[in-house]
Amino acid sequence: MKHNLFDLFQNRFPADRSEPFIETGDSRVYTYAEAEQASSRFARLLGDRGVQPGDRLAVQVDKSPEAVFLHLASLRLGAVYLPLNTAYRDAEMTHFFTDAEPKALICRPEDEAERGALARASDVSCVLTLNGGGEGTLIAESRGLDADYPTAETDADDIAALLYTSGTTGRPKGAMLSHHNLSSNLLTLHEAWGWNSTDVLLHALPLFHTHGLFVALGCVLLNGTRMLFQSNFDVDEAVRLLPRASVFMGVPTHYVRLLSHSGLTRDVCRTMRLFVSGSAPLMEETFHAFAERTGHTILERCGMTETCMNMSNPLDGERIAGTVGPPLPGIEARITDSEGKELDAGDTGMLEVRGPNVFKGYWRQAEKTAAEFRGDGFFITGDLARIDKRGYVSIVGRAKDMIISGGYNVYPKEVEMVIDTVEGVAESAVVGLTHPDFGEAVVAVVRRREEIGRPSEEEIIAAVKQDLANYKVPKRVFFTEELPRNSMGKVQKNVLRENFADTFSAPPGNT
Ligand code: MLC
Ligand code: AMP
Repeated sequence: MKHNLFDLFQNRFPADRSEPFIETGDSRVYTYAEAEQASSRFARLLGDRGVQPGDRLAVQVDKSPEAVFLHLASLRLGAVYLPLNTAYRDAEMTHFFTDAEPKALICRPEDEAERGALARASDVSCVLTLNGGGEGTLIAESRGLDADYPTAETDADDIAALLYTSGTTGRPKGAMLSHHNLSSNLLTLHEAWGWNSTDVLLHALPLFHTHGLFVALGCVLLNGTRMLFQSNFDVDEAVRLLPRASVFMGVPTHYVRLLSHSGLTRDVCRTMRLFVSGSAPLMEETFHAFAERTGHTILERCGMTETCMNMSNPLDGERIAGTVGPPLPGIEARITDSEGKELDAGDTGMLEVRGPNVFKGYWRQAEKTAAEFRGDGFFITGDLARIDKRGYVSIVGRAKDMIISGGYNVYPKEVEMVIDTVEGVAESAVVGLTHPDFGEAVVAVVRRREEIGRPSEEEIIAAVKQDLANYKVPKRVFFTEELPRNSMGKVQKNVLRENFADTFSAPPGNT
């Protein structure tokens, strides 16, 4: 079946294309007409530079309206959008270039020399630039091009986006999401969350992950209304903008920071209809404190890069703290034991999901893909959960060794691999510890070789900073003479978490 996500969006754009789409912090307004025209010009330029349907388009740029238009251009071209966190370092980028083999890279002008060279060394033939202010060679070279690009007639199962997510082996893998995966999920969310013609989203999230790129932006595009656009999350600005918004989506850290602001009051939230939280567990105390302060019950939902959204608390029914709600319409969830046998209501086990939202597999990793699906099509999420009699899902833990810090996933293995290369390190174990701002924070426990005092905490942190994105860098490094192990020789991370549990008990800013 022919289907392109851009066509779905475009059919829902307001009839009057001069209606506002994006309003930036400096009060510039971008209309739907500009989105249509700019995405057309970008698609034409990239097409002229050799990007064909199915080619990967790697994008590592700051948040801007033009970055939104670039995503739309990629859909129109039938290309595979590969958004990359601006925090990724050269070592991480090299893996994306060699694994995904993109045809083109759009990067920040200041990164062009270094990243462009890395990309070219990996046979990326086209490198263009875009900055947060909407300038760069992408803009300059597309000026005056065709504003009426014919959107590619992709198949519903063609890949629209490739999003990298790390894994327990330490090597990020690309999750392939089709046009239909995304459109089915966005239509479901748009309906479930009751979007209406007066809605205005306060968009505070980055544009390189599922939450900000698909869930938040996608709902606005399906709604054909306006969003207030924060180029970075700034809590003062957010509090200033809330009285002009009706919907906000954030990770728990956003809510913790909003609550820490004395300006967050019922009055500031008077036009708000819906606050959505996800990407990491929302603490019950945050849920209750927010309700008390603002009169709004946060709607918590749960998803994954591989599936977009799976569960959501209801818009109209009861939103229960500590749960992520029932599966969304058209999506099934079940809990299984270690043999894959379905468990009863209330029992804790592995969360598995099935539905039109579930991705097509990991890029060029057929075996890994097969290992994460059951024969009947259920995807094994790696989350430990239970489902109560009413069908509400509670995430109670993770079977995968993963930390979620401020809504970003960090796989300890990836960090340990870097630490273990530092001279003087014998071995390391990375764990997530409770943190008042980020929910969990990355911490390393290291056993050094013979030399006393080398490497230092600062040296280890500096080494990780060199190779990995800033949110993966340990906030603290502790030294030990021995890592606790079980009888199988496996490091007991639960013991480390207990031993260092109080590390971040101080309020944010004092840690
Ligand atoms: C920034 N830092 C972090 C961090 N973000 N450290 C740990 N965890 C994080 N998430 C580092 C910075 O590099 C800096 O370190 C120091 O912490 C302070 O930075 P900051 O200025 O306070 O951070 P800020 O820029 O304000 O970013 C915080 C944040 C951001 C919460 C706004 O992390 C963020 O946008 N998170 C959202 C992530 C997201 O979109 N997740 C969705 C994934 S999709 P230093 O040393 O450099 O000074 C998904 C599926 C689903 O999960 O279900 O949605
Ligand atoms: P990612 O691969 O970055 O998309 O992260 C997906 C993971 O984030 C899920 O497997 C969950 O472990 C976690 N997650 C997302 N939303 C929630 C939530 N509301 N509560 C608890 N965990 C969540």
